[in-house]
Amino acid sequence: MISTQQQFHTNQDNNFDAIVIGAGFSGLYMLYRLREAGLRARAYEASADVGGVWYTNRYPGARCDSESIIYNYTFSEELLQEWTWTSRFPEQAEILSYLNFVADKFDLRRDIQFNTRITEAHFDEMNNRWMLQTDDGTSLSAKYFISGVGMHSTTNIPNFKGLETFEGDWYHTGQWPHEKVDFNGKRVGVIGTGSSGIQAIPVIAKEAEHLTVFQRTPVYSTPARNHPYDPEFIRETKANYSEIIREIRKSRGGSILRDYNDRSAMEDTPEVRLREYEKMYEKGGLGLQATYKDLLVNEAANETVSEFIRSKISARVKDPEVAEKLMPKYYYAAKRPALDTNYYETYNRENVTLVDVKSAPIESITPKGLRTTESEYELDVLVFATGYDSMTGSLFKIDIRGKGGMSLKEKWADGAKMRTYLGMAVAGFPNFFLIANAESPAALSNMPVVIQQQVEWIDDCIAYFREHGVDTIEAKAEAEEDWSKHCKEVADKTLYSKGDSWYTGANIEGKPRGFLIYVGGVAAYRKKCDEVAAKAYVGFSLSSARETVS
Ligand code: N01
Repeated sequence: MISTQQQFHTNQDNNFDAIVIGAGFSGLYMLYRLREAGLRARAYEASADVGGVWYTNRYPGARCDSESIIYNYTFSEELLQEWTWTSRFPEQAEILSYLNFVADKFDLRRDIQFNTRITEAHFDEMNNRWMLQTDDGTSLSAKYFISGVGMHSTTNIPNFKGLETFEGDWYHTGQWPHEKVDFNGKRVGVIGTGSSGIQAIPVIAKEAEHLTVFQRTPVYSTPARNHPYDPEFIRETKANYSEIIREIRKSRGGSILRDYNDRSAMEDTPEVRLREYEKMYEKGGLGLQATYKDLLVNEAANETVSEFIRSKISARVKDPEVAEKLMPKYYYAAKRPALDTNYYETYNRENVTLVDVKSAPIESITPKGLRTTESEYELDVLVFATGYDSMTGSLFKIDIRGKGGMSLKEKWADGAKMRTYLGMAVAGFPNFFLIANAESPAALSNMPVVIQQQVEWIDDCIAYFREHGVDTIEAKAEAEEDWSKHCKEVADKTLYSKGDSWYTGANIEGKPRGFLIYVGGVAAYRKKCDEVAAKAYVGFSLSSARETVS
């Protein structure tokens, strides 16, 4: 284990106050805040430019499910006024343009090193510094080490036998080429029907000669109802951002547009319920899950909305057998629901076939296509919409070691025993912070809201301790234990943790299971984080160069 400054041979230029990983929503803002605070900070990004997942997720149909006007930073009134979104749900290219606009406006690129991965980060206890290595062999050091690696940045390509023998082209939605992929005249196979597959399938179907969709688990999808923004709506929005920001912060999901009402689904008659669901369904977006307050906590209430969506699938798909295959049977929203544009209608096309690979699993990829236990399918192009090793995947690619050489990967080896303090700090890993990762509400919310709050909290925390001459700050094991227990207790009262998906790690073969999302909501989370800050960062132990204070 490398633990001393001598072994790293860092040169002075590579010694920073703070190193940030990633140049997506998290990394860009963290870098901006640290720089504004006067720290010598640098971000390292594996891609060739800014954007994070929006740089790599260029698959056909890629859009965000959060509404544009709130899928942005809110820290700068000037930025809010200068940027104008064009449609209700922003497409990938527009979000990427936005992040480029931010990087240019705040001149962030001069402190970002692109095309560079951090491969290891070890805490040097002698010097209270993080010692890092990049994939080009450069050694770096920093007082603070902050991860903005992203929740969904490590792609999951299932270990199918024979992929290397496939004679056609294959792609993963999360690592899509920059040039257009031409599906014209091609027999295309898509594996996976999560949010990515649901968006890509209708677009690919329009171009391909034939599209075969290999579905293991159907997803609950409802219409996005995307539309261009009306200039008057934009004008009003820009005039009211301070109110919008207040609303977002008070909300559960970081959104003004889908807050939870306070009635139980079981209080209404079936007729009234139907009317309520229809209303939300017509509005589009993810608001359907907010129709009643107990849809995610009460099994019977959940069944009413699940059945409503199944009835919509039945109405949208002409062939009843195909419709039946597309109907999910698990709790609605226990797995991330999707928003679509003509997803179900795509199965009414002559050139689209749905294959259920739950009942007849994929056996292998062959030179000419794909074989299930029942049939063989000839394909020219294969698209993996098979998701991500979410949350921990990208962190575990880095050899992160805290005090005593403790490895983060080993500490978190058992998903059920994974612990953080407030989703931002880890006991045994001083001066190390996480953004938008485990045990925060990020996964279930409009991400930029949580990202911005966490970045500001981390920045304030660093500033506070610098002012007080504190050298290291480290989550206490008991604070971590309490936070994790709280996360679990809140989750156990809901249906969120009762599904099999990336929410629980179930999507990755062999990944330890554990439900790692704080489901208490954005407002409750902010309140808790603010309380900790107001109590002089209770739950952290601090040390100056000479002493340790608990
Ligand atoms: O990935 P997923 P995603 N054999 O994990 C299937 C965000 N996001 O990229 O469910 C056969 O949801 C898997 O089947 P199963 C968002 O948070 C947002 O679509 O495991 N199939 C599933 O159908 C989202 O939740 C947006 O049985 C296999 C699919 O692949 C998250 O990213 C857009 C398989 C993976 O679905 C991930 O979404 C895109 C196998 N061996 C992404 N392995 C928007 O905001 C996996 N599958 C719009």
